[in-house]
Amino acid sequence: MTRPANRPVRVGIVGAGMIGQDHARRLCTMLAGAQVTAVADADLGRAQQVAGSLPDARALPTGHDVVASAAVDAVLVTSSGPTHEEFVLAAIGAAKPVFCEKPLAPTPEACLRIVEAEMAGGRRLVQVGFMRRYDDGYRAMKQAVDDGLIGAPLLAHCVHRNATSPPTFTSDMPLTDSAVHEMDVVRWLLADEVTALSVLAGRRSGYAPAQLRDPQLLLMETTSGVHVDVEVFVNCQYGYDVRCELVGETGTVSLPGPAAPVLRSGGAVSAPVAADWRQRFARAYDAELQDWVNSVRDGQGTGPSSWDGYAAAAVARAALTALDSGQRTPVVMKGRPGFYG
Ligand code: ISE
Repeated sequence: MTRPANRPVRVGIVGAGMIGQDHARRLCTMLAGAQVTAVADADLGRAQQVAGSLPDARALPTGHDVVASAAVDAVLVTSSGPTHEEFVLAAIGAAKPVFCEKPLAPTPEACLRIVEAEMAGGRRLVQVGFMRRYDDGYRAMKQAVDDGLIGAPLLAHCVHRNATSPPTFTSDMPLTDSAVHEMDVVRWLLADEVTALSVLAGRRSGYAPAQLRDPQLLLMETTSGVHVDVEVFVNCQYGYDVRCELVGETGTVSLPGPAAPVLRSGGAVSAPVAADWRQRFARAYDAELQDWVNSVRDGQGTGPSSWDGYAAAAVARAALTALDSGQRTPVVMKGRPGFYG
């Protein structure tokens, strides 16, 4: 069914937790060309509350009702990670574009089922929420690399710190929930694949929950031989801090911090640190969702694809093995189909 050209994209949201509510607010108040018409959540009361706070939305009993609704052109999946696959597959089955928060699905096998369903349908319908690709700083870094300003990339140094982790965080989650962003953004920055990685977990911070090995150090290796180190530390206490530097044959390029005032007062120089990723990447979240809405309007899937979701899951799988075994672990990944460029 074709959508009338002048009508806003009618979005149905599956999962009305923190990020679902954030995206709903964005779509309704900050972005152009979309309206939220349906909301579902495992907690119907929460879906009703969120739908009631939006101008044109109503709550539906399940995510499948949202996907099937005649009032929904495109689906935003922000439910819990293990439920992503069923809703993304349902949206593909209904030939509706779908934006899915990361992870696309918890395992590479589940991601591949999505990839295969999308390819069988013959057109790109899935965008994955790797929002860092829309951050101005990362974009400027990529431009510098693509323009040859640092020569051939040789090394990358990354830092990913959260002030605190949820008390339920376990030792796999700094890899699958946090460093998965570096696993994606490094592939994108370097246009290269991660082929192997090692993970070290040393002295544990006393501020980390007892079951969590925090911090962890990753060393990723790419097809062209670039070495990427990543510190992931999810209880650093002082704030949310993401850094990245690429080292090339003739220069380096670093991720700028977000613009913030530098205060000189009382004999000290200080600048604020973001509290969390929603604050740090607010503009990137806006840009990724606007890009998705535009791509739905234009009938042309863009942005991080289900293949990127699969690749990140394959790297994360190897990272988990590397953490458990203490051994350098190869990434097992299929070859990229031509469908994904
Ligand atoms: C969180 O789930 C996110 O996706 C953030 O972007 C990431 O920086 C953070 O470490 C994760 O816990």
